[in-house]
Amino acid sequence: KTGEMSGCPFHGDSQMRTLLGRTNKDWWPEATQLDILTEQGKSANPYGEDFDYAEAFNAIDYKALKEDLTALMTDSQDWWPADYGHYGPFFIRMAWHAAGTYRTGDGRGGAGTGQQRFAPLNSWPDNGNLDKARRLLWPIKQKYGKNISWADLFILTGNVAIESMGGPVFGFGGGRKDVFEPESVYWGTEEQWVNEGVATRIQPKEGMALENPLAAIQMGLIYVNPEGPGGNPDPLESARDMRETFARMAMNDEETVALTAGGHAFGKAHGAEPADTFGGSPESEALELQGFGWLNDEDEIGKGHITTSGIEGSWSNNPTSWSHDYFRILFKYDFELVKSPAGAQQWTPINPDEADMAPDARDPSKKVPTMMTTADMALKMDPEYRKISERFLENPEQLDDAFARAWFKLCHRDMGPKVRYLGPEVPNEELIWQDPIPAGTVPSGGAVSDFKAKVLDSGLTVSQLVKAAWASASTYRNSDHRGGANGAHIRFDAMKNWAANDPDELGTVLSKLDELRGDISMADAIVLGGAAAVEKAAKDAGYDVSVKVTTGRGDAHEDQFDAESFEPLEPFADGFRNYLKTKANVRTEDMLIDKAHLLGLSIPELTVLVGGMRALGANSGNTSHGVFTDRVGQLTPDFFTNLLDMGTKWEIVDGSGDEEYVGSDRKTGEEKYRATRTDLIFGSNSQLRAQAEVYAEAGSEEKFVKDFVAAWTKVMDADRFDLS
Ligand code: HEB
Repeated sequence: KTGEMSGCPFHGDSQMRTLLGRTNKDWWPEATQLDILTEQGKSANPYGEDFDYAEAFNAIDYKALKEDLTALMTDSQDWWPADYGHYGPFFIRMAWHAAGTYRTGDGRGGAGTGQQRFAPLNSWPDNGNLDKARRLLWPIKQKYGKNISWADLFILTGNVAIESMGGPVFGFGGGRKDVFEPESVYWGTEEQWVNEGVATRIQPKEGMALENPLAAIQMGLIYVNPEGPGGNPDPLESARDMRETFARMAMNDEETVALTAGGHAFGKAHGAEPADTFGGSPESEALELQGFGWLNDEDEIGKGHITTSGIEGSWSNNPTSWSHDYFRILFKYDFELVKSPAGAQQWTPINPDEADMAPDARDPSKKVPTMMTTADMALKMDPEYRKISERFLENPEQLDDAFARAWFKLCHRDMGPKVRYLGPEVPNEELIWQDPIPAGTVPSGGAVSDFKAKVLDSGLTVSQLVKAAWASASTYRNSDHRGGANGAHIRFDAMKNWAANDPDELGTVLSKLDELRGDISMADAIVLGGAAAVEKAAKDAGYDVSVKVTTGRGDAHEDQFDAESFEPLEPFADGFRNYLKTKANVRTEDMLIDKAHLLGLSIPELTVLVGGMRALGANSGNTSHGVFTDRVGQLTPDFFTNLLDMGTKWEIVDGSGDEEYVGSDRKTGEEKYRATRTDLIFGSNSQLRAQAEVYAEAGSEEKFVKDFVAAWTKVMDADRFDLS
């Protein structure tokens, strides 16, 4: 049961699987699990902590690499021969499926870390046979080694493939650093794959909408089922699914049409044999297959009889060069529904001219019919898509431009600001989805200390200043590197007015900071205000600390801010501020863990931040939940000492939907504190309790202050990619 209330994240079977949905262990219980070796903070990254990928990438002979990739395109291997003697289309699909897992909802997925190498993605039905594409690339990966990550190589290879077939490209930015373990991403709760007959996630007739943050309509798909929703070959319903799922990738109708039509100018679908003639997915296959899955019969492979999706045929009459024949054929003919040799539903042109037929993938002297999937038919049948398709048909140069730009966005959407891009092919043009921020200036030390003194003197409270800085910086997402304090986006109404931010109070703080800041950017002023407040709070608790602020942040202009694209950054829950917008199916404390993960925090950092924020009175709505102290505004570990005090007995507040708790004196019964799930998890969960104990131990006050300042600074600087 998934997807009932769109908008709320992570609806699903919350009791069992919380944020993860099904894990690799659930899918492949037999597979060797390595997790025990990454316990206790041991890294799986063989390059080590000090490896600087940017430096390695910049040292590469980029031209030689691209030449090698170009040569690879037509270097057909007997173990997996190239259709039409050209691997280009196959590599485009590899790159698109690497990038296409991205979703705006939580910024997770995407090409950024080379996840296609690992389960579950390496074994998703929709990624069928892409194990072969990656293996074809291995000699080049091997040759260039640490200087090119797999993650960059997937995308660059897609680009070179398009170029080598005469297609338009807009640019390439490197900088995707590989990881060496599967990332825990919530892909859904279904226990079956798309091809095992489960219901689709979008069923509007039953009032269901696609569950957030998921972007595919079934488990194991990148976006939609090519045969139509749940295998039903209805182009209009397919259009509905496409519109919804592509929007989750931040693609509008025009981008969706351009990407699909442009992509399907190339290559073919594979359904030459019934689906039961090939083996299991890579993760499930026998040891001797060495990571290969979906094995087709070797004799049949030689003949070009390959099965991947089950659909058979190419879209265009010249599948290895860029052309506008996709739309020409789509509109020239009527299409009828037929079945592929593997039994898949697909559409074929009625009475095609010989010139509009395609070459056979292995024998260019043979002509075979072209096809369209139900999803392709949507581009003609859906009235909105059709308008765009007809415009592209009549103005092919518009398709060229739209495809090149949408492809670039698809492949770079999860990379964050442009300063993270590397290499000689980064386009100069500033693109709104990159959340551009003008370069900032570094104010003098005098101006900074002056400003901080004025702020503390202005009547603004520690709590207000801390809340404003947190509201700004905590928008950062380590998943797609968006958000953060740089740019001061928080001052734009669309973000300022998020309920979590207490808009009126935040508005007052921001105006005051603006009034006092002089030449200091607003983005820096917000962070400096927070630093001044934390220093004061520490001092009032008896500790002289200085909170390091690296100034130089810039302020985005209003026209550099796409309000709609920032919507997914609004917190549904922010446990650091004890904020919960709407109760999700996932437990509120688990939303805190999710937020900490998006901020890139460790367990100790998460712990010390929550405890410190409570002491500083930084709750949204200025509630008293978790504020277990009578000296609010001082940076003390009181949250932990009082939480762990056996003198307090906790009970659930009836009617609070399990969200509120009351703590009373165990002897007198007198009420002492109120708390949320997010507070009490630090006493209830054994691992978090172990952390809480450290900060509640006698003599830990100073450690607490230092650790808080370090974690705080980490959050403030999380988006400072402009610093080398
Ligand atoms: Fe695609 C292929 C579906 C989108 C590009 N596709 C393909 C296939 C299918 C599809 C079924 C076949 C596979 C096999 O092999 O069998 N798509 C689809 C859908 C969609 C899409 C449903 C949504 C609507 N594509 C797309 C995009 C792109 C693409 C966006 C890019 C841009 N594809 C592609 C290519 C290919 C494909 C290039 C071919 C491959 C080869 O040849 O190998």
